[in-house]
Amino acid sequence: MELNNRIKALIFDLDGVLVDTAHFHYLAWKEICSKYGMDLSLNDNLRLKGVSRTESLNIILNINNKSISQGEKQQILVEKNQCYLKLIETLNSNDLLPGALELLKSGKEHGLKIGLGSASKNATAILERTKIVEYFDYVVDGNMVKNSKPAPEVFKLCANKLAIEPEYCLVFEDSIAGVQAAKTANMSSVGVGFPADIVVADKHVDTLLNIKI
Ligand code: B16
Ligand code: MG
Repeated sequence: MELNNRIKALIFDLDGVLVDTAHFHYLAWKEICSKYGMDLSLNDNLRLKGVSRTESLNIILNINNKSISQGEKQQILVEKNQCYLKLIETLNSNDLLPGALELLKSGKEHGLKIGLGSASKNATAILERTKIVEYFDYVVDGNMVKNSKPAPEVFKLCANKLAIEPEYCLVFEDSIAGVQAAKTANMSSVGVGFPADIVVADKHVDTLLNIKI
């Protein structure tokens, strides 16, 4: 894939685009589900991609027809994160997805601004652990926005901080919620590793390998 030469900024999603952590989110939720007598199929897990931890729990409760108190929700959210953090304890640069490092380097060499737009509250720690934090001109994570994807806030804030108009930003996303967020923010998008039957982004790639700037 070749980049349109109007593009001035690349904004990356984190989980499932740059780093292979999407699977660990799933495993952590599965553990929580089995503890609390709930189910989460691989198919339903697609709905959790890119959405915040709290919203993910709401979706799981909905799927399982369960309603619990705010206190119990908070408890589960803490437990899910503990479980996730345990699973990613040994995360390192080997967990970067194919082509991620090369594209970050190439973006920098070509003078493009590089931003992160992630729903994860653990994003900065993950960037540090995988040793890519230095490539980013600005990082927006789940601690900085009120409305998570599919709301456009995360990408709008990032573009604003990078001082690049949305129409010159290209978003790389692995989730439907994220692609919707990019569209609503008036940015073009590349869907990374989407199932073959889902066509939502402007362009699709299987991995970040072989993207020419
Ligand atoms: P945390 P992304 C998202 O990250 C994940 O795709 C999503 O599954 C997760 O629920 C969300 O981060 C919150 O993550 O629990 O670490 O705050 O894909 O937007 O980079
Ligand atoms: Mg993602």
